[in-house]
Amino acid sequence: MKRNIRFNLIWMLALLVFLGCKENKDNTRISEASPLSKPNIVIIYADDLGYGELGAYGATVLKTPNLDKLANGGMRFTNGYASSATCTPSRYALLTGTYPWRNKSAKILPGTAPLIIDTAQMTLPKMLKQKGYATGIVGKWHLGLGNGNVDWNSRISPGPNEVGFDQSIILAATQDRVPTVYIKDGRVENLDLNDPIEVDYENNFPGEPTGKENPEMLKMKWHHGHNNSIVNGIPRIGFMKGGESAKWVDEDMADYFLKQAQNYIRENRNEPFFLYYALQQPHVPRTPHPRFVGASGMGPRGDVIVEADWCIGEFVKTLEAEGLLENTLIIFSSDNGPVLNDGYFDEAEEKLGDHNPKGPLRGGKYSLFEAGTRVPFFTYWKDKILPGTSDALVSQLDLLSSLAALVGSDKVGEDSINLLATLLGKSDKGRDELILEATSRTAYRNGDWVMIPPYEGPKINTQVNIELGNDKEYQLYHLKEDIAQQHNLAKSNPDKLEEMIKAFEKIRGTAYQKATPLELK
Ligand code: NG6
Ligand code: CA
Repeated sequence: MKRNIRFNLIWMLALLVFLGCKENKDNTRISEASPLSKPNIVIIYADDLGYGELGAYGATVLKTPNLDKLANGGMRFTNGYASSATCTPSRYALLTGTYPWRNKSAKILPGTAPLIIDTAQMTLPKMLKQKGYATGIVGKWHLGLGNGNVDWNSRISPGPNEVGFDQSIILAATQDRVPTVYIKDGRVENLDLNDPIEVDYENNFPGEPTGKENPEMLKMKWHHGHNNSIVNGIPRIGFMKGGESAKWVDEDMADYFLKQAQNYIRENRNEPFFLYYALQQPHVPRTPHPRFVGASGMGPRGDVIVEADWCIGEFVKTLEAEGLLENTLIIFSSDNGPVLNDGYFDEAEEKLGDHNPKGPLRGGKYSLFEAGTRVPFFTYWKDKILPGTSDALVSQLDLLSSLAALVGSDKVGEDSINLLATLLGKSDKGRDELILEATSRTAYRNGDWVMIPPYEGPKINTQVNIELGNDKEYQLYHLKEDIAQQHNLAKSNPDKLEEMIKAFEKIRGTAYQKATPLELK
């Protein structure tokens, strides 16, 4: 009798597995019954990489063979978006599946800002962890740490480990902001407690040199902002004292994070893992390792893109060597569009030559025009995703709900749409509509149309030399016919404009008109 029950149970289990697999074929759902069917998931996220920066997206002068191999061997999206034209809000959207304008703290953060993700909130790593994944982040964080008033010399919490990551090795904010140290699972690496770290974004510490007062100490000169504490000859945003032994060497950062990412996949190779590999390139300060100096002929900005491309090549080699490539879904994108001069004299403009970081788009980082948020976006899964190009409208917001569907979780993000079939190249259906954000101002895309409401403020940020999208008039563009946003159709197509405003306000409300654009300082 007992044997019979066990026998029946085994058959029932087998049937469940079979049904699960069948669903897999029809619906691109992977069965939950077998942990082996859960692919590893890696999100590689560049910082300030533009739409036209990769060979696979039309770049010809700058060479990115490793990224091109993935982009051309997977599903390459031509209408893939970051939620925002700056880093913190885009990262917030990526991890929470929630529009960042719903959270008033989701703006470019100083290194001392508290964590802006509520620890009770659903996140991508939390969802995957609940489904049995090991979860890790390596690289740039920039979502705040602690509850305000962080003591950098003891465990820093809450942070990535409190919102779903089992392991974290991060830089707190940006490469140009203090504290310039790596933080591993909440503790500053290589810290000597006899030389404690202090950080302040308002006042300098008495006697400490600054970029403003000590230009003789600088190996990289500041153009705007970036004239506070000096670390490694580079003036930064914010003041920092102490922590000498813990300070990173900028030129080694790419190698450091690569090694951490490689170690992570080696250590977790026997269970399904999620790795969020957040590159620091090509954000300022651009500090290629000496191996890459001169590699692009475009100065440091091009060189660090070549360096990032090399890192991804090495990373993929490691996946291959560990026998993991076939079972790993790789998603690549960037947190916002490109900028040349973002505050340092590093010849990004002077040496650009014929390279066009924004491709055919208008604007750039900080902009409501397309180049602010439309970025390289591709998925790669060896033998599972067939090579192709998709024009479907997809946002990084959608990764939470889509990956939940992949691993059989019912978790969804507030603004995240399950586009799994599209991301895996099995459907060409994208979202219908999307709110775009740039430094607190929002615009609305629907189908091939985009509408930018009137905003106060300068048309161009002259420091970074980027058109921001501000105008006293409504702007309406048909992107399929006018990808460069040269023909404002607001006046000639009032019906469409009206329809777009209505649909936009239905999601956004009307408070957007009061959004004060952020000052870069
Ligand atoms: C700006 C910085 C810029 C960069 C940006 C954040 C100045 C003048 N400019 O305020 O250099 O750090 O913030 O970039 O300080 S992001 O990609 O992380 O959003
Ligand atoms: Ca960025």
